[in-house]
Amino acid sequence: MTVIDYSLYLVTGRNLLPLGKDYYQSLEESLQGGVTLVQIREKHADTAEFLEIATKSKAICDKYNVPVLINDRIDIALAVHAHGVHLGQTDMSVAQARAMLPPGAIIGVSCNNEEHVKNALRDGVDYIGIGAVWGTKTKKLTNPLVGVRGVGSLLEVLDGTGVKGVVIGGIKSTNLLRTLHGSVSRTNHAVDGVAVVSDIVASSEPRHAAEKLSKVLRAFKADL
Ligand code: TZP
Ligand code: MG
Repeated sequence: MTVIDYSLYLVTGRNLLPLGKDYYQSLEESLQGGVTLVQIREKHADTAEFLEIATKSKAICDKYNVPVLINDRIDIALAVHAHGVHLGQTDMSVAQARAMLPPGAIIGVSCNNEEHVKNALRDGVDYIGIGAVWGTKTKKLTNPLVGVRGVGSLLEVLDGTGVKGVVIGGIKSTNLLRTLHGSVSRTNHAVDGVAVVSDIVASSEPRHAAEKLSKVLRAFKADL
């Protein structure tokens, strides 16, 4: 079974690529920069296109031994032998996804508040994505921002469960250290990783962008 390293979690966003930058090239460079987990997120592609993108992306991630999760689409995850899926609050239920996916598949759910987290724990998820922590232009938000203190209180709900927590939303190398420190719970529970779209994908040098984030993550871990 694959052990998942959630620390630098890239969520793809093809619409944010700099002009002329190839998506697959960008993905590969971000892996070279230290991305540890990839979620293929395609909000506008049709099924055939999503399948092609997921197949090619998975082949690239395989070269770096980096696991791949698929946003929302269980069928695509199955077709490309992805490691699992990431589900939103209005996607298929965790139970339905679990029933369709192979044993050991990773299932993550987006959570914005305590009710979401409690439901996710009851449903037996592997990890939760907590957000949006900061403002972001990448996704139209329908829930309030969580903020770093909010992240800390949601992490407390995970205490003792073994379920992992990652943060998402507006995370950049410039605010990463304060995001990590600020979100540590009163029970000393720190996030297991950070999920990033634009800070990596919108960069003309995604390798460098990922390296900068990895460096901050390492500094934070050394400090714990
Ligand atoms: N879910 C909550 S915020 C977000 C998603 C998919 C987008 C995060 O993108 P960015 O560019 O890292 O702010
Ligand atoms: Mg969704």
